[in-house]
Amino acid sequence: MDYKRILTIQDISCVGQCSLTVALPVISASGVECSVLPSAVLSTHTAGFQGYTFRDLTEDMPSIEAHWNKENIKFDGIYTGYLGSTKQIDYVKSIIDSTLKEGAKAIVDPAMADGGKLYPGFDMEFVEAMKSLCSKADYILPNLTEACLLTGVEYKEEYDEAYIDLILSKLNELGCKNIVFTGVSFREGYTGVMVVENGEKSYYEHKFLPNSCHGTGDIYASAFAGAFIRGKSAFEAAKIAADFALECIKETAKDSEHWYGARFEPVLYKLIEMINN
Ligand code: PXL
Repeated sequence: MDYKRILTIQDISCVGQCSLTVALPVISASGVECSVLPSAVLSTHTAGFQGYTFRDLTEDMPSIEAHWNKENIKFDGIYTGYLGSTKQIDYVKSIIDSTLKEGAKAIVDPAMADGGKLYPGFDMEFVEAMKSLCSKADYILPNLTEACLLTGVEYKEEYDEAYIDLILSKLNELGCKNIVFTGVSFREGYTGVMVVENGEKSYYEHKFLPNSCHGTGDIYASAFAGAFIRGKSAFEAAKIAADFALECIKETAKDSEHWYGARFEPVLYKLIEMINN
């Protein structure tokens, strides 16, 4: 097996089953070495806990990058998630330029919003900077809210294929080459992922599970990044990530008290099986 190493840049939410506490195990289970660059350290994630701490690690990034450059450390893929500040986005772009191997892919999850709203702490200045990171990425993985913020299209809960096509063409104008658009639903009870790669559009539809829980976006993006860097096609990786996220949601539904994240650990073996099939 070809051994690959990915760098993921996102926060450590100490408690909350998201970001790095999801990306590390999920990427490792994909059979890919996972290096990390924490963007910030929070006591918990920001979706439901009150009074969380937040330490921004923006100013550590240039010296970490300088050290990696001195050691000639390079990566077979870079996957970015929740970032800690607007200024950090410039540092992340520089790290992509200096540490991504030639021909290797940058995958950007513009993790900043959901359900029609920005996450706490983010503003339109951050959205502007995120546009420039997305235009540099080889693959972006927005949800509908993020795609609307990136393109200026009004967020709607009910829509048709023409609405999705409009967003896709505006993302394309922004310079986004390949798009893995999550949570795209054209009929009740079903949702799916629209993948646009080299101008070709393909859609993977699956059942919508009503108990969809916090953190599944990070599970999805981590499984996509792991499967894709392991050598699956973008569509195959998008399908594996969706099937795995569904398994995690089903597992979480067994415990109605488990509100803050997805119980992915008991079903991690299923991801290993899917990737090795
Ligand atoms: O799952 C996205 C995410 C990541 N990190 C932090 C968050 C969230 C979503 O709310 O709060 C800190």
